[in-house]
Amino acid sequence: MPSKKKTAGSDNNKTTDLNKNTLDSTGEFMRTNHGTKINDDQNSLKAGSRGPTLMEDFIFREKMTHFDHERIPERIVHARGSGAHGVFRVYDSTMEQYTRARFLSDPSIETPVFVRFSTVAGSRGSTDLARDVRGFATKFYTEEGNFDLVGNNMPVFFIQDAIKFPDLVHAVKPEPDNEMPQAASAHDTFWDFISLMPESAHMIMWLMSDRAIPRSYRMMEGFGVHTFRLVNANKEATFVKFHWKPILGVHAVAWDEAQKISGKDPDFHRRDLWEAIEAGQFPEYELGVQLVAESDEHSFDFDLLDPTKIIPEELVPVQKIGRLTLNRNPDNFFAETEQIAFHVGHVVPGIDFTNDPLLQGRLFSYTDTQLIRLGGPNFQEIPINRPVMPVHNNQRDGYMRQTINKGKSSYHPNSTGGGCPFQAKFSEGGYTSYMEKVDAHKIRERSESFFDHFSQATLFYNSQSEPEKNHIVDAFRFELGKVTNPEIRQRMLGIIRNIDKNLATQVAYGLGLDVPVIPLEAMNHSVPADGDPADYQPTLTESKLASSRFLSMQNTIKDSIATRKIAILAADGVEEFSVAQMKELLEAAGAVVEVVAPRLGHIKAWNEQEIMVDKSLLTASSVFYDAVYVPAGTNSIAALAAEGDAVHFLNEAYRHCKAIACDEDGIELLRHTYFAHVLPAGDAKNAVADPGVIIGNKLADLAKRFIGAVAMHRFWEREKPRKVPA
Ligand code: HDD
Repeated sequence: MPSKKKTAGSDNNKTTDLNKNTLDSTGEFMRTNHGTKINDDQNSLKAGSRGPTLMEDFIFREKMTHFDHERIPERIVHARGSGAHGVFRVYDSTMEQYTRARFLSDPSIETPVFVRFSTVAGSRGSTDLARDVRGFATKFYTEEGNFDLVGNNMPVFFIQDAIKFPDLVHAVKPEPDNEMPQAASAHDTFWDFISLMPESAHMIMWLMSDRAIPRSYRMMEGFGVHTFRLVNANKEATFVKFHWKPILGVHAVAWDEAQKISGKDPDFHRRDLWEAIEAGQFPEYELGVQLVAESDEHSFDFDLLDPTKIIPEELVPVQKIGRLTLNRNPDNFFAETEQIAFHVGHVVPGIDFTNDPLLQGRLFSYTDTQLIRLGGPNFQEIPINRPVMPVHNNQRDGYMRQTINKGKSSYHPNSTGGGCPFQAKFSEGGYTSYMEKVDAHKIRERSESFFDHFSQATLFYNSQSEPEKNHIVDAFRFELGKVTNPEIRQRMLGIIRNIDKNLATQVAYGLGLDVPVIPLEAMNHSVPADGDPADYQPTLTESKLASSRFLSMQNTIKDSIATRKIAILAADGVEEFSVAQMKELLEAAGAVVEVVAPRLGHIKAWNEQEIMVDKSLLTASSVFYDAVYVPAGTNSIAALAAEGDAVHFLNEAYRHCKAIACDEDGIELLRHTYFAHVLPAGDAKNAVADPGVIIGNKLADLAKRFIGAVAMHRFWEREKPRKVPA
């Protein structure tokens, strides 16, 4: 494992280099922003020690003015985020036949990157565990310019045309009269909008699934969403969808757990990312591509330009072409994570756009938003936004200009500057837009090929495992249960019924409502339902695929416990060997292990050895861990059994379907929990009625079985199946 704080490859300390004079712990004197040494930073200048502060105190004024201007507007969406530096490298030169972007086809190139993960709806200070889409935005600092892959952890979007984006965001943000609720879609305006926008049916299935409550940023997929184009050296294009696949698999927490984490540690995902990188457990993802020949543009029963559709991986497999490693935390949150400016229009030769109307609108919005947020046209000169090569062009001046351009010539063509800078031909690497033929009428209309809003929503639902389906039912019941207007609930049930009748019945049962029947044809249309049947268009062909295994998190990678957090619950009198040995075995398998005890400091083992406590029951909570182990030691077990918080710790771990291991001594403690019914009766051995509760007295064997169980992530089958009257 690479050591702490080291980068995994070449020096990508781009921003640090640019700021080498700004480290504050160099033993230098404190100065004003204009360079004057400061003699007293504790007292403002006054007329006498008890007198008024003087206007002439330029040191006070400068400091206070700067402070008063410290905030910049937060992002209108994705305000809450966390970032990390890293590197990207392709595996081989396979992609050369599709793209002339060298960073995608030359395995000798290691490209520095900065990734910013985010939630969408909440403010900058909101909780990480909101039910929400996660942003997954990557800036590649390539030798041919910056390429931004501004994606999400869900492969589709709510709307098909960017002109609806302000409406969507207004609807999901806190309501305008009282600014409630924060970072939550469970309110009237969001579901009012969604219930009137059948095109969002597919996306809300993802949003109501566990994808919306990831275990970690390190354990979620990323998607470029739109179909883009790759263009090769012969100017031939291929359609492409970009994917990020996490090496650790795709995992989620339980909704009850998410809500508790939001209170106990709203920085849960931010902390998880930061701590993993500090510990040298670098998050890794593979870049995947789905490639479609231009000649196959119309071969699918959906439109490649429609951002509410996926290309099922059964139809076009994802080819993994390279690896992203996040290996360095930012030095300064504001300078890097807050000031980074992404834009889908930041492309390099070899990558081009399609006419997806959502993508086309985004191409305007991102620069526009940076102008207001970062205060002017020079935001690309902020260190985190600069490309790695020097920039030469005739753009000049503007707020906060950093570059000191020399010479007389700031125009082209010129002779005063020897004609510099020159334009680059295609063969010299100049960006040349793909020559797509467009021959059409100007028209405000949506293509009929965009009108099937339900087939893929149904495909998603059909692809889920039973527990995942149950979670979707619960999520709808929760979200619509928070809606106060009964008409909105009713309209939503109409939408859900067209996704799946049984899903609608179950959601309706939880809401105490009947399911209305609205013909599918009435919802597959181009404009929001305004009641005029003349607007409605017929549905396209139904999808032929019944289910896709790639859509279920049940089928994700479950072969490792690397970076999983495991609590050892102990008190005075614990058997020291049981703690030390288990810790060693779990850590050898890559887990992060913490001893949790009734109080901080040390606990005294039965053999008088002192064991350091990492967290007390007051500061730790079961929701911070993936699994829990109860070591041997009669006195420790008795002390924990008498401690309500310890029993609660285990109860919650069980309720959230986590692996629980315990020495045979520990059965006495487990008998105090609400899941005591799964334990063997009397002296019976190894007959626990739950595969996630592991009991034994041979430590090596116990650890092996425990590691296998933790790797499974969760035992969702523990949750009771829904019982709905027929
Ligand atoms: Fe967007 C931010 C992803 C549609 C307009 N968007 C933003 C970020 C991500 C996405 C990850 C945060 C970047 C960061 O960390 O700084 N957005 C998406 C995806 C979309 C999408 C995957 C659909 C496929 N977005 C979308 C549309 C529009 C915008 C249709 C407007 C027409 N998005 C913005 C924005 C933001 C933004 C307002 C806010 C802050 C920023 O850009 O820099 O311009």
